[in-house]
Amino acid sequence: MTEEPAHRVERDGAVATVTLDRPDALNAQTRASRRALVGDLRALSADDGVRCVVLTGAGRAFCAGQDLREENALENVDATIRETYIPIVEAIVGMPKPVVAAINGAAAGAGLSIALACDVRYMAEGAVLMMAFSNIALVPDCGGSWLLPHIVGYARAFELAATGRRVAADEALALDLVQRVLPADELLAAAQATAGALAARPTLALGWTKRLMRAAEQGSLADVMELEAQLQVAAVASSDHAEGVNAFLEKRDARFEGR
Ligand code: T3D
Repeated sequence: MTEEPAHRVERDGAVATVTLDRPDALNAQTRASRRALVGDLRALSADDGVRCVVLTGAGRAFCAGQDLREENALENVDATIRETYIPIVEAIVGMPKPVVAAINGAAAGAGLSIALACDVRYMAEGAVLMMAFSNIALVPDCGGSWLLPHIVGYARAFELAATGRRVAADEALALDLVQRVLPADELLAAAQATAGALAARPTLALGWTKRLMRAAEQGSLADVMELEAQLQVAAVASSDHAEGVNAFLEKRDARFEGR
């Protein structure tokens, strides 16, 4: 049986938009859909022509997490998590370019974890965020138990995880879970405009900045300053650095090419 496509990837210049596309299941993910997603995220990561990625959902949800109707979903959960959930988060966090989440509707369970792994989050007015795991007596996965407290702090993260309640857009904004809330019909265009602006920035430097700030969430000041020194050597040698300095001295806008 041919597997129905579970997401699509569209390119507009240097911006790639990945749309989770199982709207009848609120874009809930199966093992097969996660594998395919990991493959495409890795391909986008390696594609120098792509300088920013937007992640969104088709229909009325962003992603409802694990497809609770998937047959045999409970078999080999350990392998499933290691082989399909963790690699999604690793692909997003490790992507050497920004990833912008356009949260068009409910982001629940692993769907919320995936959104939290992104670098920028915009949310539609009617969307909800939900640490749904405890509602079905599970623990957070897909990185949710690390990502959420790093964004909102332990006490708020625990409350959201323990209650599994719905967080509406105004609260999500107040908690810094998202950076902007927009009318639903403006969300994707706004996310893609931001992605376009980010794609025109010096991509190598942004990728290294992402790496540094992720390292800073775990490492000491001394460790991070050491990594800064290493990455600055590479940044100084980039064509974009030369272009940035020339543009400054010539009093014009820089034209960064991502190299
Ligand atoms: O098993 C493992 O591998 C372990 C790993 C787990 C990772 C996880 O992600 S666990 C968390 C799984 N996700 C959830 O528990 C979320 C369940 N869904 C909801 O809480 C709500 O549906 C939403 C908050 C996402 C949206 O609420 P609402 O009111 O807008 O929609 P609804 O009426 O609840 O759902 C609409 C339909 O989508 C409904 O089907 P129906 O009745 O129209 O035929 C519902 O069953 C279906 N649906 C929603 N979420 C899922 C789903 N079907 C399958 N899997 C889902 N996750």
